[in-house]
Amino acid sequence: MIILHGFAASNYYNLVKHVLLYKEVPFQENLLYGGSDELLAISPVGKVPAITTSEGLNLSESSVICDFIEETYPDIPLYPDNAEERAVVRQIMKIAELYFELPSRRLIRYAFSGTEAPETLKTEVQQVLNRGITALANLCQFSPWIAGDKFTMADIYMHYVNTIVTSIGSVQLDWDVLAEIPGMKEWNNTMSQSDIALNVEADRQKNMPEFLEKLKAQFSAAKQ
Ligand SMILES: N[C@@H](CCC(=O)N[C@@H](CS)C(=O)NCC(=O)O)C(=O)O
Repeated sequence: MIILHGFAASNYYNLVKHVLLYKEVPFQENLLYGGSDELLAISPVGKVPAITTSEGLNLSESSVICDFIEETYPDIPLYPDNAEERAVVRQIMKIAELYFELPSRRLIRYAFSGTEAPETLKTEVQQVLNRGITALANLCQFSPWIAGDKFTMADIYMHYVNTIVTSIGSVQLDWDVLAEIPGMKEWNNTMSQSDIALNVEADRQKNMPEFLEKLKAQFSAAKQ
């Protein structure tokens, strides 16, 4: 049985959880927050998500975990058989991470602490997001799924990346980023209505107050 370590307020954690639920892989959740010593023993950089496999191997990095789950539990596939189609799926995931998720994360501490980010930083983030918009507008098919007629890992990955891009865009940049990509908002709404996404979202909301308390403690410790 896989153990999934982390917390439900994390979009990275949730994308791995969605993959496990979609592929009907038995797993247990182990609540751990970033930076804890217990997590450092499992995850080399002390970040979530991490998993412990049924053989006892600890693994971190969400995209690496997604690939491991696919290879170990291939019965309900999330990557196409064809190498080129598979590469296109991974390309969408990589671009989502590098040009949507990571720049948005640079503003996350301002969003959570309710402060304004410096204009220079906002401009830098907007420039990277614009590259992501151009790339994703070119690559995403939405016919009906992101890489074409098959539901793939890229659908799950992009959906959870979008949660952060949407909230950072609206809180810090006054920018509806997803609206810049034709079809993205409609597809994202469809994604959020699946039973799995609704369950993951309910768990996220349940965990949010505790996560915010932890963050507050971190912010006040950093000030001292
Ligand atoms: N590249 C990592 C990023 C994971 C990540 O940033 N996780 C955040 C939570 S959403 C975390 O653990 N932050 C705690 C920290 O930075 O100490 C992945 O894909 O899994």
